[in-house]
Amino acid sequence: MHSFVTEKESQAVTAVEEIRHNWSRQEVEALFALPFSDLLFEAQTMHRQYFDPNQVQVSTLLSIKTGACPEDCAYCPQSTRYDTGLETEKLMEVEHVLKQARAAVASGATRFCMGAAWRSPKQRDMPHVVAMVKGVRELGLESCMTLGMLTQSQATELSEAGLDYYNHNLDTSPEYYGDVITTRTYQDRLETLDHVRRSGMKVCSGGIVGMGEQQGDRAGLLQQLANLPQHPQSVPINMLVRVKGTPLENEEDLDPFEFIRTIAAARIMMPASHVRLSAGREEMNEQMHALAYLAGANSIFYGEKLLTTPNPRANADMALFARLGIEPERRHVEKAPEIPSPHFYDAAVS
Ligand code: SAM
Ligand code: DTB
Ligand code: SF4
Repeated sequence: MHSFVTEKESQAVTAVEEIRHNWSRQEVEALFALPFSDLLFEAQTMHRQYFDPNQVQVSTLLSIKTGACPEDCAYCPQSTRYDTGLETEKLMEVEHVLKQARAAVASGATRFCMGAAWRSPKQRDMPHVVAMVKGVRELGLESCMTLGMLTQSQATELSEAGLDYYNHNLDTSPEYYGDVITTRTYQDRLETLDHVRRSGMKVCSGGIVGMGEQQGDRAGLLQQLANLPQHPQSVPINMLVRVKGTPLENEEDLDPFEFIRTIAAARIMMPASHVRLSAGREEMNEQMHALAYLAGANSIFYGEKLLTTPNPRANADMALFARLGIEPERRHVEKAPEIPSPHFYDAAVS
C-alpha cells in the first residue's frame, strides 16, 4: 500500500484478505471512499486471486412469461400498474424455450436464464417450468431461473429438477427499498434466498443502481449480499434501464464512476463470486465496459434482448472481447476454496 492511502482506508482494504460475512456499513463506505485508482487496484488484485482476469462468463436471458405482473417495482416495465406499452405474453411453450436454448448453445453461451414476470409461481405452473429446466440441462447448459418468491417446497422441486441457479435480487439497501417496492418486503426476499440456499441450488442475487439512491444505499446493498450466510455465487449489478411509463423513467444519470465503484466493491467483498455486468449495458460505451471488467466484472448477459429491453448485440460484445484479449469462460473452475455449504453454517450455529 503506498503512502497516499490513509490508515483508515488501508484498514478497509487489508481486512479483506479472506471471504468475510461480517462487513460493517462503515467498512463498505470506506471502500467506496477510496481514491478511484486505489479501489480498482485492490479489486483487480483480489480478482486475480480467484479468477482468470481475461475470462468472462456469458449467460443468455429469455423472458418465459412477459408483463402483467401484479407487483409495483418502480423500475419495472412489466408491472401491470404502469403503462409502458409492453405486449404481454403468457407462459411460453416448453418446446419454444428449448428452441431458444439451442440457439444459445450455438452462440457460445454457457448459462441459460429464464425469467417470468410473476410475484411467485403458481402450483399449476410448476410442471411446465420443471420441464424447461430438464430440457435446458439436457442441452449441456447451466440453467438459471427467476420466477419471483419461492416457498421451500418450490425451491426443493426446482433443485431436484436440476436447476443450477436461482436469481432473486435484493435490489437496493433495506433503507431505500420501501421507496421502490411496496408489494413485498425485504424480509420476503431474504426468505426466498434462504429457501433457495437450503434447497442446494446456487444463488444469483444482486441489485440495481441509478434509482436515485445514495452511495450509502449502494454500500448497504453490498453489505447485505456479502453478509448472507453464503455469498451468492452470482452477483448481478444492474444499471437502471429507464423505461417510459415507469415511476423511474426520468431518474437522473448515475455518475458512471459510481457504477464502476459498485462493481469494484462487490468484487472485493465477494471475491469468489461471479459479478455480472447486467442491465444497462446498452447505454455503456466500450471504455465503460473495459473499466467494468478491470474492476472485476466477469459475467455478462449476452444477446440482443434482456427480458423486455435491448442489450448490445452479441457480435459487438465478441468484438470487444477480442480487442481486450478476453475469452468467454468455457467452464468455471473454482480457484477459490469451496464456498461452505449452508449445512456448514447450520452446524456452526447449532
Ligand atoms: N418477477 C421476478 C422478480 O422480480 O423476482 C423475476 C423477474 S425481474 C424482471 C428480475 C430483476 O430484473 C429484478 O429484480 C430487477 O433487479 C431487474 N430489473 C427489472 N427491471 C429493470 C430495469 N428497468 N432496469 C434494471 N434492472 C431491472
Ligand atoms: C438481473 O439481475 N437482471 C436481469 C435478470 N436478473 C433476470 C433482468 C434485467 C431486466 C432489465 C429490464 C428488462 O429487460 O425488462
Ligand atoms: Fe414483477 Fe419482477 Fe417486474 Fe417486480 S421486477 S414488477 S416482481 S416482473
